[in-house]
Amino acid sequence: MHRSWPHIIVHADMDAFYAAVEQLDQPELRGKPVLIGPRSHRGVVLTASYEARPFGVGSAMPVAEARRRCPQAIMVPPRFERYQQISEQIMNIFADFSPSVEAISLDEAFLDMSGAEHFFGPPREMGKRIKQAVLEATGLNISVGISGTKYVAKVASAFDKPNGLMVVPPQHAVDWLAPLAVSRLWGAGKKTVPRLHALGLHTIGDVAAFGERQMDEHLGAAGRHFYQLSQGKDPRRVARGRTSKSIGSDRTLSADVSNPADIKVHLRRAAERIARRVRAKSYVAGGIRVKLKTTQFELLTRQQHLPKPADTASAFFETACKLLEHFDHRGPFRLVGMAAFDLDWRQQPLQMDLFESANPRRLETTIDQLIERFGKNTVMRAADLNHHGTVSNNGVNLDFMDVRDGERVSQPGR
Ligand code: TTP
Ligand code: MG
Repeated sequence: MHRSWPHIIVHADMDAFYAAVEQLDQPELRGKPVLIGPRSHRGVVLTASYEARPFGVGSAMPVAEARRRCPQAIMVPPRFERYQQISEQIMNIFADFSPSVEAISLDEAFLDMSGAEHFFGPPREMGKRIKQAVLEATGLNISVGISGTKYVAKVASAFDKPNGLMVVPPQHAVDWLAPLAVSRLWGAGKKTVPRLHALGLHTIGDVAAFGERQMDEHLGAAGRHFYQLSQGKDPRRVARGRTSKSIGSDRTLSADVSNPADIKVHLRRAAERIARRVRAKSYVAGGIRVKLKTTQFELLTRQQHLPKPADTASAFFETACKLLEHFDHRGPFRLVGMAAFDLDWRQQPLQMDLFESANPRRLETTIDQLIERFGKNTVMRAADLNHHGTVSNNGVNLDFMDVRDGERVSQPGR
């Protein structure tokens, strides 16, 4: 599996997005040719429902032309806010499948799911699950293409539209691309396609057979680029959004704090909440950010990478405590927050942990299970007892954990 799929790249793209949303919200439009665009004859069609497409209409066609080709089509004006809302839902679903999601437009994204087989099964199963999750949440169909590169994944998602699922194993990519038209080459537009045709190159297989040197001679750098694509090669990585995902926990406090020991009580709780969520998603975090908000509402943040990626509260807390020393403000603070960033898949080798005795990870996952079965107040740490030393919930004292995992937790007020 790993040999044939060194990378698993998913491209997911909603079918006839704006039109499908209108058909969802207005059931009388279902099964009918629908054009999204201005009511006037000026302007262009934004998209066409699949019922309208056989008439040769689609995105960017002047409205007048589209009406001539498909007079029975129902013209619907766009509602961008609604599309935006559904887009956010879809992107959130993608984020449940991968920490590396690159949104390309409102209805389209790349997901890097390399190494995620042990969470979601083989690539076809991943695709099925993504489609199912989007359908359940929105009532809409999405087409999914999966291969080893962004380029092949994107061609694959378009290949099987609508409601498609096309999986192209990387070792079959060159053969799979070969019969496709050169217009499917990424970057081959209105100017380039005729030039390729003039060279007798009609399919991607023709480009592959022509060879890199010939492509270079006739088309320069662009030619080499097309040759690389014909080989299924594409060095582009899935770029996480600029605001890369993080998992955080911020609490505005009922009483302001300034004593580091008091702040640490809140950091410890935040670390546990965050670690539980990181583990629930089978992630590890590469770094930790601590936020403090002063009573003047000034927000201060410090962040740092962990010595190695982790998913335990103890690792998060340790780094958070170090960060705490780097704040030059003495408080008081009205909010203490923490976030885990640089999220990535937890890889299989963490199973090694099973052979280490009494490691924090095993203790914490045991707590996850207890909480799942018996509820949040089942277990708590001694450090989370309130200042008077009383247990505020009917919790079990977990002080032993700190002995077993060799970690010291600052006691409040000492
Ligand atoms: P696309 O994903 O390109 O098209 P689509 O989702 O309508 O259809 P397909 O099944 O082929 O993916 O674009 C997504 C939405 O973006 C589309 O519904 C409308 C909008 N759009 C425009 O406004 N102008 C355009 O030129 C294109 C291509 C799309
Ligand atoms: Mg689409």
